[in-house]
Amino acid sequence: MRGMLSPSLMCADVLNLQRDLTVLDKLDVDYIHLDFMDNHFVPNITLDPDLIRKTKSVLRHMKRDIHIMAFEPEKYFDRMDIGAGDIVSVHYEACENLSDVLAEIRRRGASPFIAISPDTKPEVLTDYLDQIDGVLVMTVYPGFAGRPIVEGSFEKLAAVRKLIDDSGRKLIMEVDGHVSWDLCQRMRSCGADIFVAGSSSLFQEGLDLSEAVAKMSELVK
Ligand code: S6P
Ligand code: MG
Repeated sequence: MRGMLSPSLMCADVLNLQRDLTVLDKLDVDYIHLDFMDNHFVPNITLDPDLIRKTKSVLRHMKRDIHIMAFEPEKYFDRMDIGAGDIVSVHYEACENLSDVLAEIRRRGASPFIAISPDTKPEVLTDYLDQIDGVLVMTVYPGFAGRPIVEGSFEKLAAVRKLIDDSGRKLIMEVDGHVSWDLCQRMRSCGADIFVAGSSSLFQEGLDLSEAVAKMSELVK
């Protein structure tokens, strides 16, 4: 599978979200990463569920890649208008009945992914591999942009890739957290397919978004 970008909207200019969304949507970008936080599972709040719903009306090309960092993620599915074409990642650590939540995402026509935080072992995925389309591996502690990569993240990515491949399933592996200019190629060589690009790459002061996307796409292709 070719490497794909998922620029993180929480790292864009909050006063110009529609401008950045429209620019990205005209480029050859596959996904837009939409983070939702509930201030309980993680100590922060980001993109409002209604804003996540409204992105649907402006996107023509990019698909939504919704990352829910919240307990009881299913409570927000209606407000986000989750449906066909969306990737929806829910955290292993946040769901009491993960199978039911994944089934509900599937029932709505979206692609269920399991997100795992840095301290969660890849093996927890084993029981769910037949229910998901992919895994989101967090390489920073969830909650904030601009965090340093957690030690051992490359080994973790490689271990998740191996677990998936050994199962014989064709699942996507997404990497989220400090996907920088310097580290993204190493993440690619560990088997990542989707790269969440935030403040460590695309969204940096003085960078032209179109040029930055072209450069990053080339690095992870
Ligand atoms: C963090 C969130 C991420 C960030 C992304 C920011 O909890 O899930 O998607 O938006 O990690 O990128 P960076 O390059 O600032 O780490
Ligand atoms: Mg995220």
